Parts: sequence; structure tokens; C-alpha cells
Amino acid sequence: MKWFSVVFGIFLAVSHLMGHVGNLNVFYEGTAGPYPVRVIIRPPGVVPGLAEITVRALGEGVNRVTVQPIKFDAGPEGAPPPDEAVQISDDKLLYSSELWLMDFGSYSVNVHLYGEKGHGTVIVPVNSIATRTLEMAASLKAILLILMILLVGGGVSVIAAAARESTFETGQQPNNAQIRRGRIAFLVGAIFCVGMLLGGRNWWSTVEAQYRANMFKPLKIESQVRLENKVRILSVNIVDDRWTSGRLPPLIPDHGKMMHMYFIRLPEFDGFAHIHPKVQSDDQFDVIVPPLPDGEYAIFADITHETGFSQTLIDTVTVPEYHPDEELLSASLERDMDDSWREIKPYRKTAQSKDVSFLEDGSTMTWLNMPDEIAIDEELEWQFRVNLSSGSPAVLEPYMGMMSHCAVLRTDGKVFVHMHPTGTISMASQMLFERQAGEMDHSMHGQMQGNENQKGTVTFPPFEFSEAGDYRIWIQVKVGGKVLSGYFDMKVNPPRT
Ligand SMILES: [Cu+2]
Repeated sequence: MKWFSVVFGIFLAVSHLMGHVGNLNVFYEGTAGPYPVRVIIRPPGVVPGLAEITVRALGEGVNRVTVQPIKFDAGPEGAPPPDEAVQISDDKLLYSSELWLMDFGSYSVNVHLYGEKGHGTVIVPVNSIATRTLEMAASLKAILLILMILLVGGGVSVIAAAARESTFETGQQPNNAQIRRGRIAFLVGAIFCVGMLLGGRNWWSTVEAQYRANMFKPLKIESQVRLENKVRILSVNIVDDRWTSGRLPPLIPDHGKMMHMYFIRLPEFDGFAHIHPKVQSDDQFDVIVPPLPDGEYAIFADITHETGFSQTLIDTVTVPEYHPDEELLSASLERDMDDSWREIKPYRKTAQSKDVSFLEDGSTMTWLNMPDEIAIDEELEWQFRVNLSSGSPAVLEPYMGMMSHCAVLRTDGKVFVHMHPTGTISMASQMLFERQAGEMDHSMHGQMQGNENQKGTVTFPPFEFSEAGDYRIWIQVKVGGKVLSGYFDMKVNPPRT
């Protein structure tokens, strides 16, 4: 099926969405000092623009919340004073605010909570990027056009009339010389006004071109698979000249890896891997392809820059046939110990969505609150439970510091989200901002990896889909030292009317 590749190719060409490809919203759940808290940031998608911030205290005792945007390169000293978040009247635990993100780049929003147990802070990183241009409404366009004609027409007439008649006595008629002077003034005035308009247009186009040049595009990558003694090695090369010319800040590791890649077989999503390419040179990352069937694969690779800016690199790659007798020991690199993969059932658009997924070892993963139907912009806290084949709840262990890793993919490839029970943020950028702020209580990191390990459940902070469509969702957990990957299919409807 070539359609996916075609759609995907077009998407790559025009894509300006990121991180979470096609979804800019930031979800975070963790603790601010003594207070458990959930923060949602909805960036405007234009720069400068107003970001919407919602803070929910997950317990009693909070009576004041402030929010403050901090640009990475300006630091806390260069930040505006904190803004008071307003309590939303009928819900005592919910606060909301709007913050201006003035510039392109990496920001953090520092959320301060005050109450009975004192003061707590949490830092939530957010990318300030432009992903769209705002269209002017047709009615406004029409009004402005009419005003422009009136203004220019009126201006030129005034100039002409002044030149022709300003020296008259009342009631006098203009003579030929005066009429001619009026016409010349009309012409000069018209040329002047048109010149002003053209100049204005020129200025506007320049500003707009600058904005467009600053619109977010993920770094361009090229990927291929080569064989080394039958071992399939995937190479990802960053070929974007913004990167190769050294204009972008270097990368930092996120839970110990420079790149986190989801590697998904097309077009039926029946092969899935979460792998970690290793740095070979400034712009080359290599990884051993897991023992999955040959074919076309989609790549979603998350990286975080030294400024806290994170992005997802996307590509597709053709993978040759798997050799069961591949000589892994002779390969020039090793498989990362945290790499995981699974072959699963092909995606069928028509299939009934099921809330139980059978895992590799015979245990099950149940989506406890899977809705029959969901529409975009509806918040839903996702809850999963893993049961051993004996039926008793599994004891979940952290996998790369998290109780679970989740990947959400729309089946046309246009929306991709990678998240954890702590939300959608890059942990690397959060730690970076915390270091910059220099005041954080690092004991909180223990609690951030996830919640309620008892009863084999994991919970993700409320997620809302921002685009309708068909989705496949993968949920990974670690049980008894083994990574298990469950998957679910879900249809997301347009907004309810
Ligand atoms: Cu993850």
C-alpha cells in the first residue's frame, strides 16, 4: 500500500508540526514541593502569542498559584514577574492563566503553589514555535480595503484641491493655469500615495517572510539500512544545513539516551520498536534493527537540545529481510539494553476497538476506562492495568526511569505523541531548567517516574486529542525485567455538536 508513503511524503515536505508531531499541547503531572499537581499548557502556535495554562491541584490546601514564563537564554533574571493564576469559580482546585510567549525558542513555565504546607514550585518546559499563520477574516479585509480607497482617494483630492483653490477668494472660479496646477498636484499626490502603499506592502512582506522563515520545521534527516555480516544497521543522518552548519545548539541525553526512536512498520503498524540510536559522529546515529520483518518503516526520533528545546525527527526507511543467523557479536555496535520491540496484529480500520491487549508473555493489559467513543478536545485520564497470566496484578518496574512509555500515532502518520505518566514533556529539558533555576528539590524525581505501582496500574495525565481520526496506541511497561508492549486502536471523532 503506497498511500501511506505518499501521504507521509507530503507530510514530510510540508510538515511544520513537532515534538509531538501535530499536537503542541503540553501535559505534565508531578509534584510541586508538597503539592501534587497537574499542569496543561496550550501554546498558541504563533509567535508572539498567548499560551493558555491550566493548573490543577491534586489535593487540598493550595490557596494561591502563580505562573511565570522563562526564556532559556534570558534566564530567571530576564523573566517578567509571575502572573497570578485565577481560580476557576466552581472548582476550587483549578487555576488558569494566560501567558505571552514573546519569542521563538525554548521556554519554561514556572508554576508556584502556595498554601497550608508552604511553597512549592514545578518547572514545565514548553517550545515556543510558530506552526501556523493567522488568516485575516474576509469582512475585515473588505473594511480595510474600503478604508484604504477612501483614505487614499480623499488624500489625493485634498492635495489637488489645495493646489487649485487654496488661494481663492470665496466665489471665484479657477482659471486654466490653476486647473493645470491642480491636475499636476493630483498626479504628484497619487504617485506619492501609491509609493507609500508599495513601501508599506514591501515592509509587510519582509516581516511576513521572516515569520515564515521562523516557522517550525523539524530537522531534515535521511535514513538507510546497511548490512554488516547480515546484521541490519539503521543509520540516521541529520542533513539539515541548520544543523550541519553548526547554527543549532548540541544535543543532551534524555534518560541517558541521545535519541529515543519509535520505529513502526507501515502500512499496518504490525511491527513496533522503541530503540535508541547511538551517536557515531556529529550528525550520524546508528542502531541495530530489531528482528522484525522487512518492509517500509516510519521513524519518529525524539531529541532534546542543550537549550531545552525538544523535537521529533521524522522519516521513512526501507528495511531488508531479517536473517535469523545474523552475527550480532561481529557488528560494529551493540544493541542498547533498553531497546524493545514487538510484532503485533496488523491494523484494521474496521476492527472493533478492544480494551484488552495480550502481552508477549501471556499476561494482559486492560485499558480500564477506555471510552466507547471519544471526540477531540475531550480530556481523558488513561488508566491501564497489567495482570499476570495467573490473573494477579503484575508488579511494574521502571523502564528507563518511567513506569510506562506511551506512543500515539494517527494512522496517516500526521499526529504522533510520545508520553509518560508524567506527561508529554522532555524530562531532559525539565532537568535543564531546574538546574538553571538552581532551587529545586531533587527528591521529587523519585516520585515523578509514575504513580500507583500497586495493583499493576499506570495512569497518564488527562490527554486530549487535537485531531480526529483513527489511532493506534502502544503502552509499554516492564515486568520481571522484561519490557512488554500492549496496543489499542481507537477512533477519535470530530467535536460533538
Ligand atoms: Cu518514553
